[in-house]
Amino acid sequence: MEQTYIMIKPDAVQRGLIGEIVARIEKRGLKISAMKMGFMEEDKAKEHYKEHVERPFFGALMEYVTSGPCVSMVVEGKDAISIMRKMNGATNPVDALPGTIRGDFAIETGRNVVHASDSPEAAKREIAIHFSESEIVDYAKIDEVCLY
Ligand code: RTP
Ligand code: MG
Repeated sequence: MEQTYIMIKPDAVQRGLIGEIVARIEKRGLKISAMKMGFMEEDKAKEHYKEHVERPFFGALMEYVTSGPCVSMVVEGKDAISIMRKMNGATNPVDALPGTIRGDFAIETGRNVVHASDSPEAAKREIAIHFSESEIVDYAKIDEVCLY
């Protein structure tokens, strides 16, 4: 089983899209193992997006992700990392296919609604930035439990 870090970005929270995005994740069959809402602290935002620190959009990106509360999740399941990347769609919503979250709800790269870890290494690193081990809930869903 894989775990991935998902963020519902501040623009999506402002637009009332939390339920829509969470519903898509649940309906796909992935398990939410941790979830919380809050403002992302600046140092955590910098650590999270440190691969982009030299990019011209880094300042704007920091402003964007700290501009309002976001929802952070650990999402778990078979191939959860690549499934969530595909569900989110391309970074630039112009290239995101209809049916993806960005393809359905976004028109700007700088307001692209969701984040998902892009590799197992990134998932491990990002989960550790945003969650303590005790915040990640270890449970089985009914469809994982053999009753007979
Ligand atoms: P994310 O990390 O947020 O899931 O997005 P991603 O993997 O699809 O894209 P990434 O290259 O990691 O970029 C991170 C976020 O930075 C903003 N961005 N702006 N103006 C630009 O050219 C530009 N490029 C990227 C986006 O908010 C993107 O999601
Ligand atoms: Mg990324």
